[in-house]
Amino acid sequence: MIELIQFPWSPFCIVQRRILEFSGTPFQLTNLAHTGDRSRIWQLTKERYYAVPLLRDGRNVVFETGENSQVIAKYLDQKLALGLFPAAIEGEQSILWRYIESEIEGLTFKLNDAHYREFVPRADQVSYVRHKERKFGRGCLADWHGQKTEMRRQLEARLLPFEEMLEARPFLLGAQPRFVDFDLFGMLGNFLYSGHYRLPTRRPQLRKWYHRMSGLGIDDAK
Ligand SMILES: N[C@@H](CCC(=O)N[C@@H](CS)C(=O)NCC(=O)O)C(=O)O
Repeated sequence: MIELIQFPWSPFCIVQRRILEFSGTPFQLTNLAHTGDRSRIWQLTKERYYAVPLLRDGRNVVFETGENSQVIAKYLDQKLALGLFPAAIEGEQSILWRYIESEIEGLTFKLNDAHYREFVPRADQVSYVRHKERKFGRGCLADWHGQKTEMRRQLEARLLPFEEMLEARPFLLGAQPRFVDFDLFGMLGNFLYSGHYRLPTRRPQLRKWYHRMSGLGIDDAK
């Protein structure tokens, strides 16, 4: 059976989890017990990778090879025949997923991390804070908490192009859900994870789309 190794709040993990749920294939979800302990991933990848998500499918161990690769999603798409990456829209998708994973994710993860004490186990919080501060500077988590109102305003503005796309069609690129729908869903799932936020009321199409994406199965998408 396919195994997805994850943290439940991680945006990139939510993307793959929703794709697996959408596909209807049985899969096993494994949460890493400690945010700082990547030894299982390090071992499974023969010391080549330590991040999540990681996918294990029998002897195949699948992980991202670069900032903008979509190795896991493309593996699942091929194996499970999901139609998420049609060649005819690869160009549009590859531009969109860069925007989603930088402009959107760059705000959503900070907004969620501002509440890290509520979802990171207490014993793990020191390594979580250290990991964030090594990358973003001392006091970053408290800063993000203080910047919440401004970041939510920016997020609403950066979501406008998606609202406009969804005014014209049920999914971002047409009548069927494609990879970018799952990608945006993952970033927004991370934003909503702490329970402190709602999607902006001024993005009504996006709110309806998010609700639809939450329970979508492959048979609904045909
Ligand atoms: N582009 C990668 C990014 C994965 C990523 O950044 N994962 C984070 C968790 S959300 C991680 O494990 N980072 C390394 C670390 O925390 O040490 C993907 O799509 O999978």
